Amino acid sequence: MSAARATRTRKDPAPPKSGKETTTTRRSASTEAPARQPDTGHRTDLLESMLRIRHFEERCVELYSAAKIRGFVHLYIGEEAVAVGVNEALTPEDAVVSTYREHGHALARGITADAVMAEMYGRTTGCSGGRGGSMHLFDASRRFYGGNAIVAGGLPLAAGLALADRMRERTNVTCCFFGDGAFAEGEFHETANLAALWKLPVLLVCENNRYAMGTALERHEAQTDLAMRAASYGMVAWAVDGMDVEVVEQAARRAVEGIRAGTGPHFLELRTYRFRAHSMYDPDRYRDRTEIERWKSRDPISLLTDRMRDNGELGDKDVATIEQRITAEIDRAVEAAEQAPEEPVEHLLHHVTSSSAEAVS
Ligand SMILES: Cc1ncc(C[n+]2csc(CCOP(=O)(O)OP(=O)(O)O)c2C)c(N)n1
Ligand SMILES: [Mg+2]
Repeated sequence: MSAARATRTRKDPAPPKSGKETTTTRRSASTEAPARQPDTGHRTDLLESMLRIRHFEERCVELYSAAKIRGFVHLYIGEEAVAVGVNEALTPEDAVVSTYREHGHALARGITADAVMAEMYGRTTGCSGGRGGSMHLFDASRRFYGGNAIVAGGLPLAAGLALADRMRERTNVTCCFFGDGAFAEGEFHETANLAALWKLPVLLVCENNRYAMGTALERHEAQTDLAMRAASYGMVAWAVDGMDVEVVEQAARRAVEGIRAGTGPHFLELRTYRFRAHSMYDPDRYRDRTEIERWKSRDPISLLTDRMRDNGELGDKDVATIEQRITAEIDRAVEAAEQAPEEPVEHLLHHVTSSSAEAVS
């Protein structure tokens, strides 16, 4: 990386301009795969998946304001291309470890809007039985291992899952999402070191949205080229335009292919942006409005929609049809969550220890 590049990264938080990867560090050419030519059907699926996340969360905002959903809620709006693009590279046997900003990861993984919405409501029909809420979505049947409120806390779990898969001679990959804020935590560095040393099959996906709560990356990190820092551990790492779902998918496919080929962990720095505040409680006074507008001009949903329109792959009616379908799906999820029961108080000690459930019931 040149000094000029470092200076630009520090001073200019502008979104990537091209729809291409912004490669900073690629240590191995052997992971290169031929570019995939997505068809219209595939692009439509990507669009639908991103729209589902966007509409789901916009509904959550309304429900939160109506005090139907309570507690901490961290929205993913603006970052949808990351969850959707990366998920395309994974199989159902692969594992996913996420953060507290995980509604998008869960929905992209195929956990139903019903199960996620019921969890937001704290109902027994939720994917964590109503005990987790927004920050602790979980579904072991889909190998979706949280939802984790601790910054960088998922990273050692991901290394452990990957090690377990390898010891069982499974060829699965464990994908771990985390934010730029994780670089300030020892757990990131401990995990990166061991994963590289033991060549663990882990895909490390850093969602670099430039802020950790109200603190901009350049205010807490001396070196802001995160891909370069990850590469220093001896793993393949590069930066990617996180606003373009197709670019994300291609990068993730290439990384997963390298991991399955046995070349050890891969790191993707996905340059993205959250359009909303850190959480529902955050007044968001630390970001310049023009900065937010600049990133919104590369909204991942508009980016894909415009591309498909330009290619003649999508008409206004098509978008309306998809949106109607998603709205109906979310309406049903809200309705079901409203009707679903809360856990009875007699179950208070269930799942607390392995024997308490029998002892209490
Ligand atoms: C170990 C730990 N320290 C502090 C916090 C408080 N905290 C919650 S979110 C957050 C910011 C994390 O930012 P980042 O990793 O960039 O993720 P983003 O919220 O941007 O998706 C902090 C510091 C925490 N949850 N865990
Ligand atoms: Mg961040």
